[in-house]
Amino acid sequence: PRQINRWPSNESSEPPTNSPRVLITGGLGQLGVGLAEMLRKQYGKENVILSDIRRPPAEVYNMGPFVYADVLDYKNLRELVVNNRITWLVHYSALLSAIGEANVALARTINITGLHNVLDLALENCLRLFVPSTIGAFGPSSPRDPAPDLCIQRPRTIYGVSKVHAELMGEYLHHKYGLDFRCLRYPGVVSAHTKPGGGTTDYAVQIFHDALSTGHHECYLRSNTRLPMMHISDCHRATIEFMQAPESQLSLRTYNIAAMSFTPEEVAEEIRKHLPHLRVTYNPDTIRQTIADSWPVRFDDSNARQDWGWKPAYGLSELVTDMLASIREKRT
Ligand code: AKB
Repeated sequence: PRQINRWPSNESSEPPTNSPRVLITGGLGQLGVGLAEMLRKQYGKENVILSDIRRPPAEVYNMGPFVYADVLDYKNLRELVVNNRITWLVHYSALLSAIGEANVALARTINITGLHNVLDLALENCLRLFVPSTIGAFGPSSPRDPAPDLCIQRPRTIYGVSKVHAELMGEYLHHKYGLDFRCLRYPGVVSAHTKPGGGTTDYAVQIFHDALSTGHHECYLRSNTRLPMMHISDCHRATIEFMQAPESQLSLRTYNIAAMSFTPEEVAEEIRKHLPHLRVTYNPDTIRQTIADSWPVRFDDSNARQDWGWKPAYGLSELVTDMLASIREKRT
C-alpha cells in the first residue's frame, strides 16, 4: 500500500458528517446511475458523485455531479477523493466475464491494477470501500447448488480470477489494517433502463427487449442453463443496506446475495404469460456456454439474511411484470 491511515477501532469511526460523501467509479455501466439515484434520494444530490472515463448522456449530467475518473490514474483518483471529501467509494469499474475473455490483458489491467489503486486510496483516506464480486468468482470445482459463502473458488475466467483476487485483497487489508472493505457477490442483474455490457448473463436483459420488439430472441445459452439472477432494484437496495450496516453486524466481508434462479426457457415461459407469441431459438456459443456451465446454479445467501437482514423483493413473476412495463414505458 502507498500509505495507510489506521481506523480508530470503535464504531465512532463513522464519516464525520451525517451523510457519507460517495464516489462511484465505472458509473456509466449497468449499475452506477441507478445506484447514484437511490443514494441521492437518501443522502442528497451533491453527496453522490458519479464518475467514468466516458462522456455521459445529458440526462446523467442533469441528475447530479458527474466527473471524469480513470481508475488507472492514481493521482486523478486521489485528487477527486481529497477535493470532494469522499468517505465511501463504490468501485464498479470492471470488464465482465465474456468481454474479459476476449480482452484478457485489458481485463487484468482494469480489474486488478484498478482495484489496487482503489484499495490504496481507501487505506490512505480511511474510506469505506465497496467492491462487487459475482457468481463468476466460482468455478467448476465449487459446489453449484447452492454455492455457500466459503468454499473452493477456482474460476476459469480472468473476470473470476480478478474477483477472487479482489475478495482476498480486501479481506486481507481489512484484517491487517482495519480497511472497511465490503463486498457482495452479485448474481446476473436484470435491468430495464441500462444494458449490461459483455457478461454471460446479458441474455436475461436482451430477451425482454426482443420480446417487445421483434417477438424473437436468439439465445446464446442452452435452454436449460440455470443461473442466479436479481432485479436491479434489489441489487441496489442490497448494496445500500450492506454499506449502511454497522461493522459489528458483519461476520464476513464478502457475502453472497440471492433472489431467484432461472433458465432461459423458464424466463421465456413467464414472458409468454404476457406475450404469448414470444419465440426463442437456441444457438449456444462456446465461450459463454462454457462460462455459464462453470458457475453456480444457486447461491446460499443465509449469512447475508442473518447478519444484516438481506431479503429480496422480486421473484421471477414480479421481475417479468416489471421489466415489460418499464421497457414499454420507456418506448412510449
Ligand atoms: C457477467 O455475466 O459477467 C456478469 C456477472 C454475473 O458477474 N453479469
